Amino acid sequence: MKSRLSTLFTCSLLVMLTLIACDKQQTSAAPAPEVKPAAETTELPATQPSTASASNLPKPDVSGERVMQYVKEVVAFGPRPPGSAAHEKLEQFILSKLKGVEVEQDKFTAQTPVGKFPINNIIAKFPGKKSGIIVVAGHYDTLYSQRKDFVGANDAGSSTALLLELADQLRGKGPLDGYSVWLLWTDGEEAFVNWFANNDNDYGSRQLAQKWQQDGTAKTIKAFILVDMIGDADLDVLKDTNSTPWLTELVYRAASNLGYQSHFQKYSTGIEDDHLPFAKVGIPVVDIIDFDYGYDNVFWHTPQDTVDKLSPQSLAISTDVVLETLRLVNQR
Ligand code: 1BN
Ligand code: ZN
Repeated sequence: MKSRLSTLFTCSLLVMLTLIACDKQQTSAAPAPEVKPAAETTELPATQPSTASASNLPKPDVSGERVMQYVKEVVAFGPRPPGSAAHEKLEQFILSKLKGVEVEQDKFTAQTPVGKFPINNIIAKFPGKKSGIIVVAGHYDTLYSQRKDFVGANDAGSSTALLLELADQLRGKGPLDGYSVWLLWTDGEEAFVNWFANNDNDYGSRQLAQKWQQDGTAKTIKAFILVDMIGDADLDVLKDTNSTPWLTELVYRAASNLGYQSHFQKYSTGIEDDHLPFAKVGIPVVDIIDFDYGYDNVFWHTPQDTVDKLSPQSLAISTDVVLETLRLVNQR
């Protein structure tokens, strides 16, 4: 009897401790500000990872070291705000990596709160056999700052580098079996004075979304996948409520297929970024962004945004998830 009672007591204690532990885990996993439960989306069944695919899309097993090397080369130009010599050098660097690829440059002059600036969206086009386009985008300009020591390794060296790696992966394969893939280096994403006032943001993407709406391109775009700040060594991608739910689910399924789901947050929050102008013209969009860069995002837009805060693993995970998402959009 005595031992029965003590077994019962031990079991109850164990159940209580487990419940406390679960509760703790959930509490610490939730980001503090403006967090609400994920938008209701249907659970997606698991799919076979991409090794089962016979398509000529690149396999999601890129070298993070190679992407990191690109980040270092980009950062070596120094601060890269629109209108700067370093920005021009980076444009030439990107173009030099796109030899033999169809490239469009969407150049215009933006009126900003601090005057006129040249803006140049760069688009590399990889044709596919299926009619329709998937755009993978990321900005390459850095914060308009007078500081000479702001080099923007994560923001936006990481997105610039990820796209350069994708160009290497897609080049020279002949037409892709699925949709065409367009790589888009957006310009003028950063504010000149204040992101939240006077439309002082997303200069390049606002102009291009308008253009694509007017010339009919917008209707042919099946998915617009944006990457931003995806090199953080402590990779923690947020679930954005401004993104299109089915495409967000596809990104999460891609991460899960590759075993990277722990880097993709369960809880969602709204983010304003280069994807919004494209969403406004009816294109399905998703923003893959880690907006928790250092404790409480302390490295964001500071001189501490340097390559030592990034990791080849995070760059590889982000690039692979994009490649797997391309495959899933093609299967849809
Ligand atoms: C992301 C990186 N953004 C700018 N650099 C967009 C953004 C602006 C995200 C303000 C949140 C707040
Ligand atoms: Zn920024």
